[in-house]
Amino acid sequence: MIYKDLLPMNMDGNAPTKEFLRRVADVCIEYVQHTFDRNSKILDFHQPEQLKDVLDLEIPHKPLNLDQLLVDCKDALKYQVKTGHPRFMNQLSCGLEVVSLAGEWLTAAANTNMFTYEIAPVFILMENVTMAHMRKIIGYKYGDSILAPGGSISNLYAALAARHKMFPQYKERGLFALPGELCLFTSMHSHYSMKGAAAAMGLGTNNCIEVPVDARGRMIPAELDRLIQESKAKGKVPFFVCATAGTTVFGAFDPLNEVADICQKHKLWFHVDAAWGGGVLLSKNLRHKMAGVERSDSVTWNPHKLMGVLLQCSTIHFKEDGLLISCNQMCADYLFQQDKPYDVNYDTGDKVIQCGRHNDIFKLWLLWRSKGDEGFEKHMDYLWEMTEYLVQKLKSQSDKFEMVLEEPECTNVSFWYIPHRLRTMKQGPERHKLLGEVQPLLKGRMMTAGTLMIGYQPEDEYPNFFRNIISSQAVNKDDIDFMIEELDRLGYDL
Ligand code: HLD
Repeated sequence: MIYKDLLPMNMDGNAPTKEFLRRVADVCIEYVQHTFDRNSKILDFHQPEQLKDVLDLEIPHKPLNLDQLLVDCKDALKYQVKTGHPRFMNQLSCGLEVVSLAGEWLTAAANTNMFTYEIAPVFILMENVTMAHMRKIIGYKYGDSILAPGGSISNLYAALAARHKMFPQYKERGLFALPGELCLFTSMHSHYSMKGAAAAMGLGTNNCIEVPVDARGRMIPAELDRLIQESKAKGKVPFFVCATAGTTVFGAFDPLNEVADICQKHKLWFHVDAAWGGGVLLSKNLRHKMAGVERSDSVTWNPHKLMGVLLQCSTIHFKEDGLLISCNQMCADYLFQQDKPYDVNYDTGDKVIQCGRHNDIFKLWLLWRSKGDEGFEKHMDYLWEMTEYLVQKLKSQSDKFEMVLEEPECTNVSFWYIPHRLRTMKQGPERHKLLGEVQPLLKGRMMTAGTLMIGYQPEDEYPNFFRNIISSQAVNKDDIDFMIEELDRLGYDL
């Protein structure tokens, strides 16, 4: 059997089509089961050259038969890193929510583009309702939102809208509409996408001004105020401030109310990058971390992180309605005709600088339906409970682990593993330097063993340390106990 035996080339192909799709689904289901099986490895690591040798990746001239394609499907997953494995703590997006996966499968079957109501009526309405729900949770009364491909693009949309609001002529006249060099402000620990936005928007990375942070990685409001005044004195034109709710490494939450006061004072756009931390808004116990978010002009919030929605799912919300469309609309006649037989406000495609938009709403909507607001609140509280358990465990073994931050604010937990030979060495720069060398070696051993994955990086004056992320409902206390023992098993003699 080959592709021609399937629908639509074979209109009698119902049976083989069903059989083929079922067998692919079986491969996927088996993968899902392995993902949650703690006896199975997270990965079977190969160097790129080795992996090229074991995989058949060539594009053939002649059709391959369907049995071979099923083997290809199996092979594709055989060497894939199981990002939903309970011991995969490597990224801000961990886990595999089964309902969301079902949503992604349905999305693929529907295979539509999210630019017009004409071809995605149900999904556009879902996006409408779900985004309004998120804006309400943020604390916006009205406003507008859109799903974008990732937090970086969401942040870019915020900055574009802010510039448009301040200089509406920019759209037609470009740089000539500006009275001087625009600059934006974001903390030193914020996501690198703000710098990317400054570069992409023609501001230049020098005009992405980084505000110092305190010992916990939170923006220092007085420094923000000082830098704004300093840039004005230099003749620059500040227009945008980004506060981060959940920094990538430390998980710090900038003080939103204080930043809001400064934005109000200087009449600047106030954006909150809550790509990572936004999930705290779903919990009564945690949302105080983002107190003041309702005062913002825009919020980035990625459901594919703390909320566990499948990759990718990123949202950007605006307090003011109408800005997105006014900023980005190009009125392509062949797509966004104004005389369509329905309310063309539902044609969302012209609100963005992309043309096509992937359907990222269904897997979010379905997951939210399955849990309800109540389920998501429990989901967040559980992640924090597991994090607290990990922090206590690490602190109780202070001979083997040294915390980088004593009291993490989010589910990022940063620490150094201390191998045996360094346990008795006295504190100081030499010991820190050696610790910084040990962590990548331990990461290499983790990947070879395939039993655990945790990310590492340096930050500020701190040499390489592990950043453990708990962002999956699959993680339980036994996994945390295992992690601690496994780090010691793999790293003891380093
Ligand atoms: O920018 C980042 C985005 C993601 C993610 O979408 O999961 C950084 C990270 O993850 C990360 O894990 O540091």
